[in-house]
Amino acid sequence: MNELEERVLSAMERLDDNALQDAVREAVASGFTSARIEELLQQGMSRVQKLFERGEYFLADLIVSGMMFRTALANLLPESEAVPESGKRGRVLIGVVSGDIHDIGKDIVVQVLRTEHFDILDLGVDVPAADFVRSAQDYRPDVIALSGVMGSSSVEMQKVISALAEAGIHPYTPVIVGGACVSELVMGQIGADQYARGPLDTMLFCKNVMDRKLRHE
Ligand code: B12
Repeated sequence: MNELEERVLSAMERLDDNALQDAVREAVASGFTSARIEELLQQGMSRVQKLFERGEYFLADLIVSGMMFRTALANLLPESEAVPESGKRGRVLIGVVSGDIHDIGKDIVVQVLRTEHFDILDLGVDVPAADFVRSAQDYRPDVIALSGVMGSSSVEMQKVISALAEAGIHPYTPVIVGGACVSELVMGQIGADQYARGPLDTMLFCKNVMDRKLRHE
C-alpha cells in the first residue's frame, strides 16, 4: 500500500473529513480508478467498524464515516451528463429486506443514485415482500434494489424476488442485490439479475438498464 492509499484509510479511521476529501482528490488527480478509491473507502470503513466493535467508537462515528464515504464518492463521480428531457434518468425502488434494520450501506447507494439524477423510492428498512410488490405496482420502477447485511437477509431477498415474479413484475423489472449478505454466488441462487459490491457498480447497472430501455423505445 502506498503513502496516498494509507492516507485515505487513515483519514477515514480518524474520521477526519477534510483530510479524506483532500486525499481522495489527490488520488483522482494521480490517476487512481474510481473502483480502487471505492475499495479504499470500504477498507477505511472496515477499520472504523473494527473500532466500533471494540467499543472505541460509537454508532454515531460509524454513521459519520458513512457520510464521509458518501461525500467522497459524490466527488468522484464524473461530471454528470445532461439530464434527459424527462428530468430523470430512471426510477429505482430500494429497501432493506424484512428482519434487517441496517441502512447505512443502502443510504450510501441512494445518495449516489440521487446524485446521478435517478428518481428513488426508498422504502426504508425491515420491508416485507408484499410491500415491495405493492410499491412496484404503484411506482413502476425501472430497477428494484434490495439491500441486506444479516445472515437471514438473502432468504428474505429470495422471498421478495418470488413474490415479484408471482405478481408478474420480475423478470420484466430487473432486481439488483447488495449488502454483506450477498455475493455473486448468492445472486444466482436467489434468482436476482445483478449483484453489486458498491454504489458505483449499482449506478452503472442502473444506467445500462436505462440505456437499453431508451434504445428499445
Ligand atoms: C452499524 C451496525 C449496526 C447498527 C445499524 C445502524 C444502521 N442504521 O444501519 C445497529 C447498532 C443498530 C445494529 C443492530 C444490530 N446488528 Co448490526 N452491525 C453493524 C455493523 C457494525 C456495520 C454495518 C454497516 O453499516 N456497514 C457499513 C456499510 C457501508 O456497509 P454495507 O452495509 O455492507 O454497504 C455497502 C455494500 O454492501 C453496498 N450495499 C449495501 N446495500 C446495498 C444495496 C444494493 C442494492 C447494492 C447494489 C449495494 C449495496 O454498498 C455499501 C457501500 O459500499 C455490522 C458489523 C460489520 N463489521 O459489518 C454489524 C452486524 C451487521 N450486525 C449484526 C447484528 C447481529 C445486529 C443485531 C441483531 C444485534 C443485536 N443483537 O441487537 C441488531 C439488530 C439488527 C437487525 N434486526 O437488523 C451482525 C449480523 C450477523 C449476521 N450475519 O447475521 C453484524 C455482522 C455484527 C456481527 N459481527 O455480528 N447493527
